[in-house]
Amino acid sequence: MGFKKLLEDAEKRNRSPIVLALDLTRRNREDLYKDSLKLIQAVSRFVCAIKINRQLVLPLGLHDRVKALVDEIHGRDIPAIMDAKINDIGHTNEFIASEYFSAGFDAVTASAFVGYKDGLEPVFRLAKQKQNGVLLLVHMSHKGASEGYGQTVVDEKTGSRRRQFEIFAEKTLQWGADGAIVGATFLETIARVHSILGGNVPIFSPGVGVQGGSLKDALVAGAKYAIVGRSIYESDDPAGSANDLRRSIEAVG
Ligand code: OMP
Repeated sequence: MGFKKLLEDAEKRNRSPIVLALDLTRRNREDLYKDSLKLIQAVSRFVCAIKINRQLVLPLGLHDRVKALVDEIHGRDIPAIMDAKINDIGHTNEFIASEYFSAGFDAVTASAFVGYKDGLEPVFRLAKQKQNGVLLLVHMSHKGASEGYGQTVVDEKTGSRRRQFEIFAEKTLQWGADGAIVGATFLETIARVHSILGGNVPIFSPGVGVQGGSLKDALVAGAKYAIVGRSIYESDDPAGSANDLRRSIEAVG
C-alpha cells in the first residue's frame, strides 16, 4: 500500500492528525532502542504516522535497529516517515532516498531549496516508483526560518516580488509532493500556503507545544497533520498525552 493511503487510513482509524516525532536522546544506545520501541507500542494507536530522524539513525544504524523500529511501526499499520531533509545534488540524493526506502520508510522529507533538475528529481522518481512519499520543507518552524523561507525574492518566471515560501508551496504542486511542511509557529504562513495549495497537497505542521505553536490554531489555519515530539514523549504518560492532544481537537473537524 502506498504512503498516501496508509496515512489516510491510519488517520481515519485512529482519528488522529498527529505524527509522532520519535526523537529520543540522552540515553545509551541500548536504552535508546528499547525506549523507542516502547514509545511506538504505547503511542501508535493515537497517531497517524511516526517520524524518525537522524537522532535515531546515527546512533542505532539504519539497516539494523532503525529498520526494526520501522517494522514495529508497520506492524501497527501506520506509515514511517524518515526526516532526512534531503539537501544535496541529485546523484547523492538518489542514494540517500534509496537507502531510506530500502529500510522500509514510506516517505522522506526534503529541502525545496535544492531545486528539481539534478536535485530532487531522482528522489521524486524513486518515490513515485515505490508509491512512497516526499514531504517538502516549505517554511520551517524555528525563529531563524524567516531568514530563508520568509525572505522576499524576485520570482524568475514573472519578475514579481514574492515570499520564498510561496514559491516553494507552488513547487509542491508542480513536483507532485505528498506534503508541505510549514511551522505551527507561523500561522499566517500556514494560511497563505493553504490558499496556494487549495487542499491538493496536505500541510504537515511541526512546532506544536515546546516550540510555542498550538495544535488547534495550526489546524484552523489550514494544516492537515501536526508533527509533535517532546510534548508527547517527554511527558510522564506519553500515550495519555497523545490521546489528550488528539481529543483536544476533535471538535475542529
Ligand atoms: P518537537 O518540537 O519536540 O515537537 O519536535 C518537532 C519535530 O519536528 C522534530 O522532529 C523536528 O526535527 C521536526 N521539525 C521541526 O521541528 N520544524 C520544522 O520546520 C521541520 C521539522 C520536520 O521536518 O519534521
